[in-house]
Amino acid sequence: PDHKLTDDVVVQEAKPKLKRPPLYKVILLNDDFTPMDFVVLVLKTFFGMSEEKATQIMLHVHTRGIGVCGVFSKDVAETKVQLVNDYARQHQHPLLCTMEEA
Ligand code: NFA
Repeated sequence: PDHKLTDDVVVQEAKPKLKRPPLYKVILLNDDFTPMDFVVLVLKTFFGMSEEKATQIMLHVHTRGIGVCGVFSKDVAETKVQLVNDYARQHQHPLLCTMEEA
């Protein structure tokens, strides 16, 4: 018996690749020397936190060793890291700010 092969045509449609850009966590590290008041000032100044929120985050970093200040686009995160580290150095404090992909 004759086998008829059917003409299965597969159309591979191009996927609209709309990956949203990655976000970055801006992170503060604990140290033994930076005054608590200075860390609170940094969180209020550069992250727009209230005194209460800033104190809460500072104490989290102080007790846990690390904490998230916020999540931002790459550009904004890089700028905040630079501004915080520059500000800490200007005041002779070893406070360290860094970032990682969220
Ligand atoms: N550990 C610092 C102190 O006891 C306070 C601190 C908190 C430093 C959060 C850095 C980050 N003075």
